[in-house]
Amino acid sequence: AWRKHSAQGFTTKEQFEDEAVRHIETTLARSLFNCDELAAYSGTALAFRDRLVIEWNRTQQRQSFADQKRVYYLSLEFLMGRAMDNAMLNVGMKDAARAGLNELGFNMEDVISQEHDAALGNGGLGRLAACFLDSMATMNFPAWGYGLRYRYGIFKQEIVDGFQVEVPDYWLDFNPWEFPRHDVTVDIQFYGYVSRKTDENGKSVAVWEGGEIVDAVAFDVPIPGYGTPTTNNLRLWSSQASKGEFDFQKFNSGNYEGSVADQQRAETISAVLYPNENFETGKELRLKQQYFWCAASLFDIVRRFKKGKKAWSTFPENVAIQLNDTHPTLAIVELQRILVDLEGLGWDEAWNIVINTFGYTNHTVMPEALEKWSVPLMQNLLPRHLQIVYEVNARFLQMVEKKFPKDRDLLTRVSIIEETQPKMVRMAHLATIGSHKVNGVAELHSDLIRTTIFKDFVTIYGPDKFTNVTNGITPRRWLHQANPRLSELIASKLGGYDFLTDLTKLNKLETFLDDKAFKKEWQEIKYANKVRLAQYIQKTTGVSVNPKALFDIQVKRIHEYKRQQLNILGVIHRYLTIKAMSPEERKKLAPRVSIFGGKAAPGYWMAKTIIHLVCAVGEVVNKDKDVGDLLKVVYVEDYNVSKAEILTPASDISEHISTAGTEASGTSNMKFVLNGGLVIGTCDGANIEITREIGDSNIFLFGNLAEDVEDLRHAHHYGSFQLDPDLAKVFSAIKSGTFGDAGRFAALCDSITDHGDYYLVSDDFASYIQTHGLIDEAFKDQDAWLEKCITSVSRMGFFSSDRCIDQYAEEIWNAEPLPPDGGA
Ligand code: 26V
Repeated sequence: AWRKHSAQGFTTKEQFEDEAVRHIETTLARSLFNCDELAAYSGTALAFRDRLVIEWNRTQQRQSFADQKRVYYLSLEFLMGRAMDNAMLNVGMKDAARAGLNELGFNMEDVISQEHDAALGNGGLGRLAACFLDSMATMNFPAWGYGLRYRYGIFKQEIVDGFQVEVPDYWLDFNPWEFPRHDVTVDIQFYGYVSRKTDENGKSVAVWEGGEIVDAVAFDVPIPGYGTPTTNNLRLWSSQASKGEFDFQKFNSGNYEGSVADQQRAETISAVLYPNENFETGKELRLKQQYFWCAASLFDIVRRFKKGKKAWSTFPENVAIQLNDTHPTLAIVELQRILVDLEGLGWDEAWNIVINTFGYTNHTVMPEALEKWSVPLMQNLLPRHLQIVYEVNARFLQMVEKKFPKDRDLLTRVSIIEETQPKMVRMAHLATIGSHKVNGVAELHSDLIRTTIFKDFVTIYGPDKFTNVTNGITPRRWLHQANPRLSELIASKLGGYDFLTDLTKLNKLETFLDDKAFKKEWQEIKYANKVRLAQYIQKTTGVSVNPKALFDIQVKRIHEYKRQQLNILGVIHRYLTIKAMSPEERKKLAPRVSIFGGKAAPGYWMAKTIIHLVCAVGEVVNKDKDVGDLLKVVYVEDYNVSKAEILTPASDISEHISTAGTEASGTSNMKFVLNGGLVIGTCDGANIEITREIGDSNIFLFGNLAEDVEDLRHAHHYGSFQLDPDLAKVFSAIKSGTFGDAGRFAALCDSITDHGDYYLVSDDFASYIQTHGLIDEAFKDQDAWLEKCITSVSRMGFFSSDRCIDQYAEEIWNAEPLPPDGGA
């Protein structure tokens, strides 16, 4: 019904061609005679953008007029991937565009793949933010994302001679999906000093003076919802030298070089995404990024609130701010500063507003990932904020002391300040104290944070402040876009595409388990997706893989806790087993392709060693005539969102094998199952809830449980460490040089045999190998396998990010959707 309101832009193939050509010739000033695929992409993108922008403006107007609570999602990462296919899906008219492009001599898929991924994120946390934006727009929530406009996103990964090489990702050359708003600029202050002055009422107020000013310039990205005209906004801040008086002084005094240097220093703030995941380094530039982005976003949010001329006490009824991990925790301090120092509210009144405004999502329990900032660093960069942190802490500790008198250990444990040398500000404590809700991202993870890192806070605040919202994924991108044929087949059975906005509708698929034609088509689609991946692998790595083989995929950031090393050691075990088999025995084995992909943080040496081992094993195995098709090992270079769209629909099995208790949730596990693949996994993160939903006969679980991990680690150190005998054989193969220079892998082997095997690779090895044996057996019965896949897909409704957003809105934000035309 809404489309009648959006008659702007093209509605036919001919009009699309006119529009695209007009953009190519005028907006881009290019001749049609040498129009390449990139120009075709640009013209198509601009034609669709026109349609998008109209609804975007309408949505923003509607949201301004409606007197309704707004939601702000603060995230340092938004891993959006490509925008055009998503825009076509949501705006409609993809078929007209496809036909139009064909007439112009282009193929839609090739044109789509011209677009550079927007890769402003590391992994799960950034992709979750992108899925949430999609769901919030689709469900008509008045919601904005706030982030940083990095000039360089996550680095591009090249594999050179089996080693990772990082190449900068400069992605802004041509980006039709962002709109610079040079009129929306905020002055951001750093350094300086704090003095106290008396205001006109005789009240003492803190004044932050001196230091330097950097400008934050807004760049807006439209976020279209699916099946609704609602088009929300993602506002990304870019840093620029201040246009104010500060650097003009230098400029006018003839210090031209100094003024240019200032400019470059300012631009450095939003220059590059930090490529670590789960590892905190404490760099000043990172803290600068965090404050720059929090201060600009808060200024913007407060300015919007003030337009409504409402009492400050109503702020939390009008604004909900969700903190994606502790990275935006300074927003809590900044709001308190604005309310107390700039708006003149009393401390308690202001703090009440702050607490009721913020919610904090925790994404990891790994100690090395918990953010801490040194007090001297913060003192220098943000002197007033440090004062506020101390004041917040003093009042909090007073409250605790009153409730639990004379428990000094408790005070030490929960204090925002860690009494080390130098003192450190614990951001997770600050975020917890400054929010009204704290949530984990899967049931096990939420249980773990309640009993480990936030145990004392549960004692202090009671259990209700801590809750769980299990992660989800958007079915628009991760089913319909990534796997259009499967989506179409499902739609043909369910009588339409309603499942894309109510994923629980998938459960009707189970009634078709006896439908032979349906099952055959399902199988054909999986095969076609595997053929496509096989072609991609052939083209990019030169390795030929048999699409009939079992495709076993592990793609995610490389980290010891995610245990790609367990996977590759298992692959070596398989290789040795095949080598030891007779030709007759080999005939009985199901062929396998082990596919790896993912980036290692540039400074994470062990992760890079794991990548090298995978590549080295591939070099040997893929050439071994004894092995042939029975085993291939492939490393897919530069894993990112658009590659995930090719990989996810092509798996038979995917690996989610983190040491129990370490993976907060995982979201790729959901993507693979939703695309008709099965999972081998540990009892960790969302694997547990996936099992609960799809049934334990449809997943291959193995390994030790989270509750036993601590004891096992303890035993490694104080008992006798027994290396698994099969793993010992694998190590001797590595050490004898089967995969090249053994010295390169010594540290990896030693971390298991000599340094405590922290991630329990040896403890879980036998169970892992045995479970892969079960997978081999199960794959032989293709009919039963298919039934498992279809049953699993039908039960995945729970893992839609729409369900997450519903839950956040209900339990944390207290926010309502704003449907266009009052829901008509
Ligand atoms: C932490 C840090 C620490 C400082 C350096 C830069 C940096 C960048 C990102 C992070 C966040 C790490 C936490 C994270 O990504 N967690 C993942 O969140 C996913 C979404 O909730 C979840 O599915 C994954 O299990 C979890 O690892």
